[in-house]
Amino acid sequence: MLQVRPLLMFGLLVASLAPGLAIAQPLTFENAWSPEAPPVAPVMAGYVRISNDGSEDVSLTGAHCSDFARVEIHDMVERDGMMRMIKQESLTIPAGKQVELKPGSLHMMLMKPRRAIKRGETLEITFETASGESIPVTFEVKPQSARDQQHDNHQHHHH
Ligand SMILES: [Cu+2]
Repeated sequence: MLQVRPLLMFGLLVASLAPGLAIAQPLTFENAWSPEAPPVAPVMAGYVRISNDGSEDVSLTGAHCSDFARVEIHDMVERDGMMRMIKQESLTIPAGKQVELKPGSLHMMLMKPRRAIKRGETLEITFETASGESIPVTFEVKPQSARDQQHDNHQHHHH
């Protein structure tokens, strides 16, 4: 019976570590930025590249930011010859794939800013997954012209 004890203790140790392992989520958020908007603008946009390095699809079901009344995920869809923004109830990042939120395409819509937001500042946007995890991501507020420098993948910062 004495020989059982070390095994039992090892079992307890593994059990206590397991919740930490379960929380690890496979998404990486890169190049998160938001174009600076005029002070009176009722909405701002957010762009980010999301990679899923895991073996299962991950769905983002929403997002929030303390600086805005509401944060939504939008897609651009052509209807009757016009580009319209359509709110997405969720956004799935397929296993092993990347999804890019970029100008003219999928984007974050940051609605009703609660304060004046200027270039050089950061916005903390928290994403929620379908499995109930919260992932905080820091978005950098940059001049509008930054979009021209986005299409190549260099992590190049202009000052
Ligand atoms: Cu939008």
